[in-house]
Amino acid sequence: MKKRMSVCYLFCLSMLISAGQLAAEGVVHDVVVPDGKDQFVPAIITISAGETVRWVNNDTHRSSHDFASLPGPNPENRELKVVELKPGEVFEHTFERPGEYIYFCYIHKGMIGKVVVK
Ligand SMILES: [Cu+2]
Repeated sequence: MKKRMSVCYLFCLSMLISAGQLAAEGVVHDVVVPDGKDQFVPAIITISAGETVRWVNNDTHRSSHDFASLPGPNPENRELKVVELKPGEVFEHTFERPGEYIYFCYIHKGMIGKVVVK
């Protein structure tokens, strides 16, 4: 009886772990900073709630791009805090709440992007 319980426990545990891995392997959308350009490409990206945006800095001409999202009606709802993205670095963020998230680079004026979460 004890052995059967532990087999069941292991089975349930393995199911939980594989479910977690499935969630972690969710949809990822890339936004790239091209080499030598102060741009997020694509500038506007539309995703579904629960999906992830991955920013990739391919710009080797700048030291970094530091970006953050604008605060919403409530400043505490700011989705992205300041993120420093050095050349070659990658940053991922999963958006759980629908909405429009405008973000910008502190260093390069006009370097702006938007994530639309449906
Ligand atoms: Cu920048």
